[in-house]
Amino acid sequence: MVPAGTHRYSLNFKGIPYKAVWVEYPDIENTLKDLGIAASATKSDGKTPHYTLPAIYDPATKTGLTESLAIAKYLDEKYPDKPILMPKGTEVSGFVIWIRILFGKESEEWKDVSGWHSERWGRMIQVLEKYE
Ligand SMILES: N[C@@H](CCC(=O)N[C@@H](CS)C(=O)NCC(=O)O)C(=O)O
Repeated sequence: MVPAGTHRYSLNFKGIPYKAVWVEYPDIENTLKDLGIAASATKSDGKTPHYTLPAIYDPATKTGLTESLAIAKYLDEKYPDKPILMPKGTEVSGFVIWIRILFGKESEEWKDVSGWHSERWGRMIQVLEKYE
């Protein structure tokens, strides 16, 4: 299992062995192309392929993919005997984690979101921090 970039959270949580590879921005496109991983979107011109991290390549199934949510769904589907990342109906937890990563723990945005549902989301993310 080779996740390019620093997105190790899901794999640590599931307990799936992997090799992490640090990829600099200018190398993202070629690294993903070498692994046969398609672009996740197009750039603002609507035509040029946009390659993004995180990405994983699973040698067991020869599958490579990008997009955080797609990766989490793939891992749950292929490795259902490991802890499930996104129990049905809980996709919003991924969104909550992204808010904390994007804006930072000290940000007003995170303080707002972690207080949702009587601080339930903030407590859930705290419990999961040990897997980061
Ligand atoms: N929708 C993507 C967004 C990922 C994303 O924006 N990744 C950034 C790094 S954090 C990236 O790879 N940017 C490459 C670029 O803009 O050229 C996901 O959820 O995985």
